[in-house]
Amino acid sequence: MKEELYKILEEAKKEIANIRDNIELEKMKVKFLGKKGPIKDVLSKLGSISEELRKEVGRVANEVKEELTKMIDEAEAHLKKLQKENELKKGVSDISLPLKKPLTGYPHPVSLVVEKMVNIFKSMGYSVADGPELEEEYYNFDMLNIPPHHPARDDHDSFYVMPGMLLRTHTSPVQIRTMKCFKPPIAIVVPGRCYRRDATDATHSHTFHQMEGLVVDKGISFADLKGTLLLWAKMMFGEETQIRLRPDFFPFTEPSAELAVTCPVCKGKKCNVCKHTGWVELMGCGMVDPIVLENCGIDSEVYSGFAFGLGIERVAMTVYGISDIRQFFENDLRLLEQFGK
Ligand code: FA5
Repeated sequence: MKEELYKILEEAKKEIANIRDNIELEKMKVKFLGKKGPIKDVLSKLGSISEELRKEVGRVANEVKEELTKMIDEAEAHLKKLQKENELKKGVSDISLPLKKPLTGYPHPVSLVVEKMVNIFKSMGYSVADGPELEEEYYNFDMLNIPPHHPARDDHDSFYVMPGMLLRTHTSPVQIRTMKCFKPPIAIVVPGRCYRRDATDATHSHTFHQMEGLVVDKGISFADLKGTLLLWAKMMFGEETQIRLRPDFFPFTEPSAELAVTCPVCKGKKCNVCKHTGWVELMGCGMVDPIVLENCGIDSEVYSGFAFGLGIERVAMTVYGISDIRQFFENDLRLLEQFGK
């Protein structure tokens, strides 16, 4: 009986080597392991042999059954693999494979700051204005009360493309374009790219972003400027934020001020970001110089206004703890991925 069982195994091994598909494999499974199969047949005769032999034959029968089951399982897996390979060759998709995660973009920290600031000012009733990046000297300097040879032009080392035309050095020319086109009341913010021939270092780049603000109406005072920027600072950095205004100079505002906010990182307790002062200087601002209003055809006896302008990268560096402005322009996905929404 033992020999009979080993013969069955040998026969099955030969058959399995020629199996070509699942139907043949299923037939073979039934043939060897089914109720009417040769193993069952041998086992049915166990009652007619001695107890000692019965144990031995039973053990061999189990071994053969296990070996057969293993062979059939392996053949099944092999056939499945072949089938998949064939389907792939034919271009059939394997819908059981896990999906490859699609690459998605991330909002740039500069865009996030612009979006937040625009939303804050929109909630106060401001509109968003736009202007060309390739600008006329007339709008970038002359109309802003910065005549040729004025020392303020030295702060705006510029990229000229031809006489009278340059890449704008700030977003302030959009003040002029807006005031020349629209009558007061005016309340706008202008996010946009600017260019200066500054030597690149950790805080300066030849290309950067500013956001300009301009309000012109009857009876606008410095108190409106202060109240607006305090509200902005609280909405931008948190309710506890305070502002500090110190005298400054810009040819297009009079009086002019430099605005600082209590450090958004240490909340004024002094840290590396605020260079242990508790304050971060963020923008230039002031009352629109009457000369500028008049340049745009607005009666400065009737109307007054305030304006402000800040560097977006400066705000983003403070808020997100980025120490080098160059990181914004390197397109390093490791930085950008951190801003996934
Ligand atoms: C101006 O450009 C004024 N137009 C701002 C203004 C508007 C004042 C309206 C009053 C009324 P200033 O040159 O300081 O100001 O630039 C403003 C901000 O732009 C700076 O504080 C800085 O954050 C950013 N900035 C200027 N140059 C660069 C640069 N090369 N790289 C990165 N940021 C810069």
